[in-house]
Amino acid sequence: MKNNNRLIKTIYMAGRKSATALLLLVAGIAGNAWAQNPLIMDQFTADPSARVFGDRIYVYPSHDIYCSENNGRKNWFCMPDYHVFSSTDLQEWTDHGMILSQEDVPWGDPDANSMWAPDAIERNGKYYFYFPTRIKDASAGESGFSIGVAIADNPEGPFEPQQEPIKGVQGIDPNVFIDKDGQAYLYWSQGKIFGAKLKDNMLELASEPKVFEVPQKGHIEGPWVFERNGKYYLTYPHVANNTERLEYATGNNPLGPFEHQGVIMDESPNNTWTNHHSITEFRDQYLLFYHDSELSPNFDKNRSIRADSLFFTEDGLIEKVIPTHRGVGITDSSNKIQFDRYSERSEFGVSIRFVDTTDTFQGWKVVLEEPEAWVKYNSVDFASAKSKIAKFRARSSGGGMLQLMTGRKEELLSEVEIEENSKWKIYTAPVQKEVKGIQDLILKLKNGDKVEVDWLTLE
Ligand code: FUB
Repeated sequence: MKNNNRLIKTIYMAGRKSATALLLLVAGIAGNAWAQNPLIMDQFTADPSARVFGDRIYVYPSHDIYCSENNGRKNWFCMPDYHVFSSTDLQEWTDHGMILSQEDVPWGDPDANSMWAPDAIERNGKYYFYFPTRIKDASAGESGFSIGVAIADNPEGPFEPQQEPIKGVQGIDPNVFIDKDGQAYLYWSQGKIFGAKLKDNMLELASEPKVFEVPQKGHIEGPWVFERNGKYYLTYPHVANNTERLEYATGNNPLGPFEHQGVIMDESPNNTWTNHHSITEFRDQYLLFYHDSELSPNFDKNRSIRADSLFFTEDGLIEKVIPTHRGVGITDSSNKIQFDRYSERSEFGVSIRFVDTTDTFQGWKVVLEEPEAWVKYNSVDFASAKSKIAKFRARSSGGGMLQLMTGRKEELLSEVEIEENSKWKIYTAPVQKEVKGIQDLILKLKNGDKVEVDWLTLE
């Protein structure tokens, strides 16, 4: 878990707790603690565009819902509005609520459910939110999609949409990049990837659109451009085989030419047809935000956003990112530690299942099926309080004993007997050792039969 640990150090140094607590208190909003993948566990989210504004990281995703017969197109994307989420520590994500609905877009079809992948950027104290949707007048444009802008004084909105979409742009998946010299660029896709300069007002094109032919074959969309050490990275989902994978090209200029370099992330292990991403640096660590449909295993158009750390080689090439359950950020020991989002596990006797297959937002449980089976969960922060009690939400068909240990030296922290009971129960046990700092934890079945654990916490 070298990825996670590098990021952890940085965030820890930044004194994250006081800042989060204060901000949430002042703003009067509730933080939602989800440090793992997926990042948001109470609604479907997709197409995450992550941006750092001030000391917070904001994610502007699309919002997937499930369309019924009478609302939108059944078994297709159903995307009526946008929410924005933010965090100071990649652990607690605050949902700032709906920032734009299809009903509020003067030029958009209010029933299209086509508020696809957006992006947002700051310029001179204003926040510009770029979004695609279907045009009210169906005769306009080949795909029926155009891209509009909504403006706000704050990253959380409220965003006020412009009366008309951006002239000369047909397509989806807007992405905005502002270069070091202050020139802004808009990228978008429609079968191919397009890019053009933006005027200073951020609302109109300042040059003819350029088409980027990387790669030559296979569906391509979702551009995301950034600059690092003078190199410009054009990154994009591309169907090289059956479903989308994330690839990239590099060049010396924001409008190319770009040369194809390789794959950032392979196709989804869950067969999700789309992937859509953004790459952002937060506190000296590059992060890849992307999506998958792990919360909706039977319908890949209800997706969930995720994040993992991203690294470069010395030559500035992007190292392939392997999706993790654990994600990024540190989990406070007093929060629910979701061991099903493990960092490592024994090669035997462990399975991960939904707590309730009819309500996947309840998340997963870990099932320890054999004595000595274990799961490891990296980076739990014990700084906030001395833990005295361990609480386990567990159940077991035959009873068994669980042990909780620190990851490095395998010191026993707590052990608890789980009785034979098909009902979920909270079991408590004393914490036997004082723990300090950031630790990895191991949860092991010492003896007994199948034991299921939903979460545990240390108080
Ligand atoms: O979310 C709808 C569309 O699916 C996006 O605009 C594409 O990039 C793909 O993720």
